[in-house]
Amino acid sequence: MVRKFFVGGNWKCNGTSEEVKKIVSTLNAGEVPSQDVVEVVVSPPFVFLPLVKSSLKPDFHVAAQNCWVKKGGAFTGEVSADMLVNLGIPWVILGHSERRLILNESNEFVGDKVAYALSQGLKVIACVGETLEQRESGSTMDVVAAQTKAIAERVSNWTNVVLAYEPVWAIGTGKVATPAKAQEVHSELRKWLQVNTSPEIAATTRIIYGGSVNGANCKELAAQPDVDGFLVGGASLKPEFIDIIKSSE
Ligand code: G2H
Repeated sequence: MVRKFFVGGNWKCNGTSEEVKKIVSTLNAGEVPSQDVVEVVVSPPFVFLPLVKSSLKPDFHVAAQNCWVKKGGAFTGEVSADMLVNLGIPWVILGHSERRLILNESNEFVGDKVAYALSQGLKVIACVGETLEQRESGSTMDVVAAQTKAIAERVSNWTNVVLAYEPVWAIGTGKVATPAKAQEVHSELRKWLQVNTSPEIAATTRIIYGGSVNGANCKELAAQPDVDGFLVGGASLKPEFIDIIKSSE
């Protein structure tokens, strides 16, 4: 398999240290496929990164949910990529729609963040996705292409990039994209990469789906040829995350 199945758990701004310990023990006890078959990454809030990193079994890796756009310094409230590297955190999620929409992160800003994080040695889950209004007006591909273009203009080596397609209308709403709708956008995104980056990047870059994925809908989505895994929010806090990790079996 050219593209190893990838499952990310985005815990967002949730959890107490007691709850985090509980999730970690559920994950540690879960029987899951080997890392050669499925790559698993969980993303707790910044403050819990050291706890999760030190207590999670080594089969699973840890991601931050964001990082600053350049080297650290006088940027109150931010965490730099360099700090994550210093802590031994291998992955970061960038460009999540909650940051694009609530915190006004532009395509260019996200592109700059992705480029800087990669330059420091982090691996990046880069998120793209359209709002309901954009989908209904027929501009889904224009939107996700513009978001991806801002990354492609700044990044030439995609080895450490996973692209997450997360339609905003499906996030936390329970309205998951149908497997056909997800496959359609994933396939278009792969074609976009083929034309605008290289056939090799298009063939090897994982494009994962996010938006109301759960234990019940994951198998059918995972069976789509261009769905290479998931970025899971709400369900990653629950034991069903183990079923999602196993969905490609
Ligand atoms: C989309 C997803 C995780 P949820 O944001 O990135 O969240 O699965 O809760 O829709």
